[in-house]
Amino acid sequence: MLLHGPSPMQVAIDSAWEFQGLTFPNPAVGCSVVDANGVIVSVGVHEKAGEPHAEVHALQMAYSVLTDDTAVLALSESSAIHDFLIRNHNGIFTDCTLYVTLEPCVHHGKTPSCALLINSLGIKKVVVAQHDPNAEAAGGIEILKSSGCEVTIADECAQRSYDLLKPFMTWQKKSYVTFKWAQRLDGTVDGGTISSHTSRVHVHAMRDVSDLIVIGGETVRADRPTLDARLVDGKVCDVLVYSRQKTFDRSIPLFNVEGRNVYVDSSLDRINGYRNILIEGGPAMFEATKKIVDSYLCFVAPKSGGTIRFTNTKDDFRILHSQTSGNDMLMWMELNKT
Ligand code: AOF
Ligand code: ZN
Repeated sequence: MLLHGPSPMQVAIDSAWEFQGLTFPNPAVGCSVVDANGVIVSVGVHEKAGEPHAEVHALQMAYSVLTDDTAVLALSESSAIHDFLIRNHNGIFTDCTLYVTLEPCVHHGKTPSCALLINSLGIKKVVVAQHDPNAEAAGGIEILKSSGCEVTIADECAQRSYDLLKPFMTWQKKSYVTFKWAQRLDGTVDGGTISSHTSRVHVHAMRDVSDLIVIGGETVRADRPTLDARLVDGKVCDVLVYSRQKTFDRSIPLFNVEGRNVYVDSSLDRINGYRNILIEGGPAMFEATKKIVDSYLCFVAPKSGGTIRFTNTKDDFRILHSQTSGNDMLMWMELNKT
């Protein structure tokens, strides 16, 4: 009996989710390269805006696997990888199929066009999960088809790839709001550091690409946070302290980070001026922000210990994606609207 693992598109989607929240203003995208026998040769993801697209990372790795030549792996610039593959491919990709969670881009943005690269490499089959909602980059499917490539849509992955692309689709029109919290197995959220180093690095990388962090006044007083991206040497963003009380001890580190605006407001209206917003909240903020949050990111540390619980007993979530993160579980969720 043959045992079947996840399909190449599912692998591409799961891999892309690992970078959800880290690619703004770009989408999180994944790509699997499959050989003539249906075996996954490589998987690539888009990790950060300005860096290579998922197809480029996947083809770079596939080249190295298929040729046993690791020199290509030393390249990090997207255009250098494109040039190398176009010059050296020697027809090795002709029988490969590409599974991409997003239509390959046509345009030359911060990086060159993926559709043109795929054409240049002579790839004959591409499976796509979602169309690119960005008019500037869209049209890759037509370009591929017009040069004889067979392009199919992975309908069976429609929901999961739609979930994956939702932040990017939202940014085309308005701001996207993520509510993040970390809790222990017993639901407690107080009493010092909860999640593992890996999870905290992940959150700092999210802060690095956020333009506004929102936090509740009580958390500011209790935790005295800095809310910067020091673990990834990232940029600082503005902070909105959501609080009715305006007086704060101004020696709390978040007020003293250079190059940021800090607002203390009793309303959340300020978020309308920003596009990628991260709420780092506790139970009170959860209740106060339900109407404006697009998705929830929860880190669960396998321990117990605090006294204040994150209790939202009346709410059901739908899990969009889950994975391990260091010693924690990480879950992306949406609130089930009742
Ligand atoms: C793809 N594969 O992995 C991603 C795509 O400035 P650039 O060159 O990075 O282009 C960004 C745009 O490309 C982005 O707005 C979206 O339309 C598309 N993203 N396309 O073929 C990828 N991340
Ligand atoms: Zn691309």
